[in-house]
Amino acid sequence: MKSEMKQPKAVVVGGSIAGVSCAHALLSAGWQVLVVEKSSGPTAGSPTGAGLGLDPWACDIIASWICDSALLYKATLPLTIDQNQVTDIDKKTNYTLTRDEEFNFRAAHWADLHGLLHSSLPSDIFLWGHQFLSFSISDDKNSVTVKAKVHQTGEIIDIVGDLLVSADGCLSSIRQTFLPNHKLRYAGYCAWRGVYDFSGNEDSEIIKGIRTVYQDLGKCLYFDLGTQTHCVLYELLNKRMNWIWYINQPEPEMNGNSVTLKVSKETIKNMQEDAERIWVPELVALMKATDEPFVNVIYDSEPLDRIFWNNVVLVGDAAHPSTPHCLRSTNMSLLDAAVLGKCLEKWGIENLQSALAEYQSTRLPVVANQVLHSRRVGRIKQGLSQADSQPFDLKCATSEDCFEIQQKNVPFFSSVPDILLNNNKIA
Ligand SMILES: Cc1cc2nc3c(=O)[nH]c(=O)nc-3n(C[C@H](O)[C@H](O)[C@H](O)COP(=O)(O)OP(=O)(O)OC[C@H]3O[C@@H](n4cnc5c(N)ncnc54)[C@H](O)[C@@H]3O)c2cc1C
Ligand SMILES: *[C@@H]1O[C@H](CO)[C@@H](O)[C@H](O)[C@H]1NC(C)=O
Ligand SMILES: CC(=O)N[C@H]1CO[C@H](CO)[C@@H](O)[C@@H]1O
Repeated sequence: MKSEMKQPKAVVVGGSIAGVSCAHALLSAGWQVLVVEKSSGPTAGSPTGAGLGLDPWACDIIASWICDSALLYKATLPLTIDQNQVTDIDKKTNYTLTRDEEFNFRAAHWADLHGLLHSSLPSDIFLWGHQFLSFSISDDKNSVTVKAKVHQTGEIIDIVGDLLVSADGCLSSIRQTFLPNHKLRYAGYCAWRGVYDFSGNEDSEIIKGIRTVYQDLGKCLYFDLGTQTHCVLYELLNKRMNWIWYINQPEPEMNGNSVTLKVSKETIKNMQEDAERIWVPELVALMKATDEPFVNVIYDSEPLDRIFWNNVVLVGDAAHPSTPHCLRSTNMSLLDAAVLGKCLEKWGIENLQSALAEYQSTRLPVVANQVLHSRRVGRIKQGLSQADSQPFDLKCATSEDCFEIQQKNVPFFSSVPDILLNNNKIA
């Protein structure tokens, strides 16, 4: 940045993973940053937070941002095996479809990852308890004014910046202002999920049981496929088991503010009874023992044609709502932030349009591919039909079917954007 220029300023709406990642990337690029987040504080950030998978490149980016990179490795567990298996509860058998022992991910809890990223940022850049309401672009198109409501006082304030970063999640109201007709697409299924905390109960029957039937817990990402349903299971650091069970069903009625459903005791009981008909008793016992399981309604959307308009740019789930099957969302959010930061640094505020154009052309092809691939993998695993083929029948799965469902075969799985390489070392 040229010293005679004033420091450019970004207003980031949303203080979840994408928002805090942008704060890191933009501060590193020499920008001033203000994060506007409606939740009252960091831990309240996402009530839906659970397990996340981080790929090696995402880990490197995080390590380059936080003060003590060893903390990342202390806060996550390795996931070195990606396994797809089939459970046939009627025949009481199971078999392995694919097993990749060179998987190189790490498992994190949402709150741990968020805490790690958030705690190494200056606290005065955060406006917690501030709800974004609207924005307007100045007549000369050089600045943007954001209106936000302060929850505690009810006051409405104006915040002015050079760039507005929309990190407000898959229901983004900023995206909505540019694309009023853009709709999320219901995937056809919802996910029950939960994290079972077994600290102090390491030797309980439940834990001994689950470790007997899923022997590689602690290093394996298990996908267990039933008939037109599947379940994901892996261990998190600090004695926690993360599980997700996808169920085909009509779209539930939603209020438009959230993709999680409040569930009654009755619904939880029904879910537990259904589980008995599909999963092994040891997994059912784990589900039953989990406090406060919740339901995520699964959405994605058709890839967008553009992710910036003038001086407003989308990142994270706002830019590419995705189904979770390929564990890409967090990776995509981190990469969005890192690439955006590098583009801003490379082009400078005087060439903001070129910077945003390079960000868009680097990210759009990758995220569009990954969103569509994840959609396809979800439909395969849920036994739903594809536009171009029959539903996947596990009993006569070909090696081609099994190719697609492996994490390592996600498009762009191991390609790193040029702008993050060479002279643009991230660390
Ligand atoms: C079942 C399931 C499993 C998943 N598993 C994984 C996984 O294994 N790996 C993975 O990488 N990802 C996973 N994800 C996705 C991941 O949780 C997030 O989607 C991802 O981290 C991207 O987050 P984000 O910051 O873009 O959006 P969000 O986390 O949705 O954050 C948006 C933020 O914006 C704030 N906000 C919204 N509107 C306003 C407003 N008007 N004013 C102020 N603030 C506002 C919200 O409060 C929120 O904090 C999974 C998702 C689901 C549903
Ligand atoms: C799978 O089969 C093996 C071998 O029969 C058995 O030991 C294991 O408990 C089974 N696991 C599950 C999840 O069904
Ligand atoms: C979409 C995306 O950014 N994917 C990246 C996730 O991380 C891998 C490296 O592990 C990159 O190669 C991908 O480009």
